Amino acid sequence: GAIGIYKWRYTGLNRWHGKGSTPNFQKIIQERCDTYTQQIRPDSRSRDCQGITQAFMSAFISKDPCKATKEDYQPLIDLAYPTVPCGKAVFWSKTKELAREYAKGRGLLTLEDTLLGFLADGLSWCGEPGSSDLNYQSCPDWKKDCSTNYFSVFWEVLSERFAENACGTVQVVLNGSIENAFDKMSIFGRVEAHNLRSVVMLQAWLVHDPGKPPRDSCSGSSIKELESILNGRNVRFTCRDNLR
Ligand code: C8R
Repeated sequence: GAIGIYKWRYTGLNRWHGKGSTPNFQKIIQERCDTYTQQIRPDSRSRDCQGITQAFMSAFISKDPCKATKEDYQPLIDLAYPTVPCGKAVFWSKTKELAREYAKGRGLLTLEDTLLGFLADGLSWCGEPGSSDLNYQSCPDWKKDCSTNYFSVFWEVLSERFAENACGTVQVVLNGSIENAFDKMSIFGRVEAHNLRSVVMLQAWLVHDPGKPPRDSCSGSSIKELESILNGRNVRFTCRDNLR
């Protein structure tokens, strides 16, 4: 009856509102790690992919999927710190594909070019207390369930480390076809912009979707907000509309 369904809904594997774990998650992580260390960056061949996969799984398996902490991911991050050479980092917000293209064409690097960014890109994952398996039915949604889920906390910690380590002149590709090109609630706005320790200059590129009217620009208030965060950190700032 109704009570039975209610109980099942709130205790079962289906109770969260986000996408479930990606099928074959562990296998994909292992395979991507091998590909990355052997083919994409052969200079990283000495990395222990078995250890890295183990550390990734141990971070969240058998744990309450709403109680992720940065510390859970520390052992994993210690095995594969996300660093790129000075002057090479590209950040983005709501422009992932375009930013990747932009970076690739110029010999620059996004977080997906580092090992952990590469491993996790496009995947979802969460565990279940009392089980050694992933939950393939559903995972917590940031808004509807909890912000401290393993997926979100992973990207936050990794992005924080990536920003902390960026140095010299770096770039950010932002979306000028949305209301706030700089969104202070995004990972770029909330985490990365506040953790640019050794960055001397940030160059922002505001991309406008050719099919849509521009909704924000370098002179808009959201960009002014970014500028003031950077001023407070002594990071020089430039902004240009339309990268296309
Ligand atoms: N970064 C954050 N999130 C990332 C990511 C990444 O590199 N790679 C993926 N796949 N994701 P958004 P944002 C996933 O709102 O919040 C770093 C995560 O699920 O367009 O400002 C990167 O260095 C995450 O919730 O951008 C970049 O500079 C969304 O995609 C910012 O942080 C992020 O979607 C981008 O984060």
